[in-house]
Amino acid sequence: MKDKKLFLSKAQKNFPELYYRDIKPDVTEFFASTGDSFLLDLGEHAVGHFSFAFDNADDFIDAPIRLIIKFGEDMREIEDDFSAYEEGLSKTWLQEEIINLDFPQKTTMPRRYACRYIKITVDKTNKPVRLFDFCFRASTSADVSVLEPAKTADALLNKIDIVATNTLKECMQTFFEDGPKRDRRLWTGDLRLEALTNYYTFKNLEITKRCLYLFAAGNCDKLGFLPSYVYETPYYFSGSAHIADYALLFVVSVCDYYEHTGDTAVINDLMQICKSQLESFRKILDENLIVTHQEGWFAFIDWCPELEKLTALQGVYLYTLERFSELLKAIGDEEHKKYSLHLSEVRHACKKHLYDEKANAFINKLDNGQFSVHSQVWMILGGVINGREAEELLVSCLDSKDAKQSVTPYMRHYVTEALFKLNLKDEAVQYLKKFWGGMLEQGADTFWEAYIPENLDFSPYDNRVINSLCHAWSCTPSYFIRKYGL
Ligand code: RAM
Repeated sequence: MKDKKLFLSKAQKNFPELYYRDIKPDVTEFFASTGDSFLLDLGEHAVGHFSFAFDNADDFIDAPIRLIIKFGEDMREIEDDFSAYEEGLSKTWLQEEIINLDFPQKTTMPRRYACRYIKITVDKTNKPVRLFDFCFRASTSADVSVLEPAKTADALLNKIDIVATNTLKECMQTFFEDGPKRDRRLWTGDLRLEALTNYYTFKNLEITKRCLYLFAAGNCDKLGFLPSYVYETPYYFSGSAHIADYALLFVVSVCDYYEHTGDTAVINDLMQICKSQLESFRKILDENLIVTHQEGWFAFIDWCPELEKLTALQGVYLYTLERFSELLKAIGDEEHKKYSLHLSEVRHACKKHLYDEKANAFINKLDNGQFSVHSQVWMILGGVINGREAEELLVSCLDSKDAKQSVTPYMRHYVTEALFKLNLKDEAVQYLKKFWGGMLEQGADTFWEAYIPENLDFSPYDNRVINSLCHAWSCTPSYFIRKYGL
């Protein structure tokens, strides 16, 4: 309890400054009667508050007017019929309002929106009206003045970089949001990728520190795992999901933070929690050192339908162990020996129990014989196989029609990381261009939560209208482009 309070007060001390900017859309005024509608284009994706004014056109309005105002991250969202949306995730995420205004006035809408387009329909007015003075007050905690352009000579990578940094900027508010349209909360998996990209772009260390402390203050579940998400508005609340891979990625985020800052004060504060996450994971290994299935939403990995996840999850554990033992070594903690010994034991166990020698791939009965990119990538990132053997496996599974493929830019980040790890730089660049460049071809101003080139209607939630089109975990091309000087 004492620690939680301390962590929350440290999170509060690192509350980032928000920068505001007024964006004027392309239309300056519109005369309307009942049933008329018009579209405003901000010319860019923005997160913030919308205001406008209306007045009588000639005669006094006589009765209140009713407007329907719809906000879309892209034009498809504007054109989609929201009334056809059936609940999966709550339809209240869909950005559409009906407002009644009594008298000619200037109005600032109270809720925050994420959009590029705004469609206004005059549902009812007794007399014609003039709508004008449209303004969108955009906010972000990313200081764009510190952002240097990427030094790439490749035109497509340059465009990808601009959209990727834009995606990150939009998600940087008073903490790292996963998506400014939805879910508007701090998730560990997203935090890790946002923080990583932020080190190479906006370099806002406060927000990263804040987010680490917000998680550290969360309530662990009965297995000992941190919450996978937390809320901070209007007050702090610890989320009820405790996904094992996300708990591990909290530890990785702490390692990343040290690598980029050398700040031992934060590491000392968070050390016990990191150790406890790894100890908790260790307790759910079986006698062969392989993770056992747990009830509930236990592993995430990707939104790929019907994905079997145990092998990939085991890879996340290895990846975390490696990073954590390196951190301990760097700060002179002798326990690093214990962790690296365990790491090599688990790697051996994975090769023995999760690898199929005949298929030359990580296919096993724990994952019901399923062949997935996810298992191969995480076993490679976990260091179970290396060199030629790993290269051949990775390249072939990315081409294979029989393998389950990634569906989110989140998982594709780790695919790209595996390609770089194996020094397959050309393949990594092609991969980036194919998936993030593919979204650009579809007109993306910011990168999306989910994207399958052959199925643009794909949604993890059964209906693409609820998808977030500016999603934190999609911002990492800027990390790769800048880190590897592409
Ligand atoms: C969704 C969000 C979020 C992600 C979780 C696992 O609700 O897209 O970004 O981290 O899933």
